[in-house]
Amino acid sequence: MGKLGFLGPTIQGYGCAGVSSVAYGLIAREVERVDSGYRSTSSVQSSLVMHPINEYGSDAQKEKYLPRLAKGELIGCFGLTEPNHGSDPAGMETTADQVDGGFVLNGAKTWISNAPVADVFVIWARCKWDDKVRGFLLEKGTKGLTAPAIKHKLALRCSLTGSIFLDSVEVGHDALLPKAKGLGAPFGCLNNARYGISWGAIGALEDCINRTRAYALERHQFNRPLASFQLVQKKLVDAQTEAVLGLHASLQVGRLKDAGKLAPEMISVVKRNNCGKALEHARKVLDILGGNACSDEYHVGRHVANLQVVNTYEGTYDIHTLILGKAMTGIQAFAN
Ligand code: TGC
Ligand code: FAD
Repeated sequence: MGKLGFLGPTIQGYGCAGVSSVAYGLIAREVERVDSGYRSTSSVQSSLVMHPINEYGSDAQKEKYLPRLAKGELIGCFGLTEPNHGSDPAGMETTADQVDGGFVLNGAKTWISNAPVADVFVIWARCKWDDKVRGFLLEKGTKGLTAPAIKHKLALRCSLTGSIFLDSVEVGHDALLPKAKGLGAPFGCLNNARYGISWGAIGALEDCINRTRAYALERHQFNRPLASFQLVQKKLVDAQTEAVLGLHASLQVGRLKDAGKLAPEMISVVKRNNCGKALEHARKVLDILGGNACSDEYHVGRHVANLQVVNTYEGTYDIHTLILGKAMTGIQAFAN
C-alpha cells in the first residue's frame, strides 16, 4: 500500500500522494472489496494516525513520522476506546499528568486496530492539569507501554486488533500533539475515517453482489439457473440499488469535502446509511449461496461478519442515529 501511495493519500508533501477526498474514497472502496480488515488497517494509518500528526502535530513530528508512515515503514494505531468507554469517549479514564521533562500516562485502551504491530501510538488522554483531552505520540518499546493482541476474533480476521496498557509511561514534551485540545481533536480524525468507511462498506457489498450474481447464473435448481427466479433477482436488485445510491451519496459528500463545504452530519448520514445497508444486503444475498454460504471459499459470509464490525466501529449505527437526531431536533438523546 505504501508503494502504491495509498497511505495518507490526501496529505500534501511528506512523500504522500496528495490526491482528493474522492480519490481517497475510491481507494477505500477497492481495498474493502477485498476485505474490510485491509481497509481497516489502511484507514487507521491514513485517517487516524497520519491525519492527526499532519493536522495537530509540530513540524518536527511531521518530519519524523509522516514520510515513514506514508511508505508503510512504520505502522500506527489510534487509541480512543477504553474498556469502560466506547460510545462515550468523553468519560475516558486514561490520564496524562505533567512531570519533570514531560508527561506520565496511565490507563488502558481496548479494541485498537493495528495496536499489536504498531510502531507509533496516537493516545488520547484526559490531562490532569486542566481536565482537557489531548493527543500524545508514543513509540513502541517505551517503558510501561504494552499492546497484546485480542485473539480469536470472529470478524476482521486479517486486521490485527489489541489492547493497550499504559503503566506510568513517561514521555518527553515532544510527544504532545500541540494543536490538539479537547474532544473535537479525536472527533476531527473520526470524520475522515468515517467518510472512508462509507465508501469501503459499499465496496464490500459490491463484492458480495458480484459473487452471488455469478453463483446464481451458474447454479441450477428445478432445471433452471437460480438467477431466473424472481425472488433471487429481487435480492440482487435491492442490493445493487442500495450500493449505487450509497456510492453516489458518498461521492457527493467527498466532492463537498474537497470544496470545503462539509458538515460532520453529512458524514454521519453516509457512515450510518452505507454501513447499515451494506450489512443488511450482504446478509440477504448470502442466502443465494444456500449451504455454501457456510463455506469461506465463497467469501460472502466473511464480508457479512466483517460488516457487522464496520457497522459498529467509528460510532455504532445507533450512535449516528442519535448524532443526526440531535442535529435535526436540537435535543441530545445520548444521556440524561
Ligand atoms: P460533544 O459534546 O457532542 O462534542 C465534544 C466536542 O467535540 C466536537 N465535535 C466534533 N468536532 C469535529 N467533528 C465532529 N464530528 C464532532 N463531534 C463533536 C464538539 O463541537 C465539541 O467541541 P467543543 O469545542 O465544544 O468541546 O461530545 P459528546 O461527548 O456528547 O459526544 C457524543 C458522541 C456520541 C457523538 C461521541 O462521543 C461519539 O461520536 N461517540 C462514538 C465514539 C466513536 O466513534 N469511537 C470511535 C473510536 S475509533 C474507531 O472505532 C476506529 S475503528 C477503525 C478501523 O479499524 O477502521
Ligand atoms: P458500547 O458503547 O458499550 O455500546 C454497546 C451497544 O449499546 C451498542 O449497540 C450501542 O449503539 C448502544 N448504545 C451505547 N450508548 C447508547 C445510547 N446513548 N443510546 C442508545 N444506544 C446506545 N476503537 C479505537 O479507539 N481505535 C480503534 O482502532 C478501534 N478499532 C476497532 C476494531 C474492532 C475490530 C472493533 C470491534 C472495535 C474497534 N474500536 C476501536 C472500538 C469501537 O469504536 C467501539 O467498539 C465502538 O465505538 C462501540 O463501543 P463499545 O464496543 O464500547 O460499545
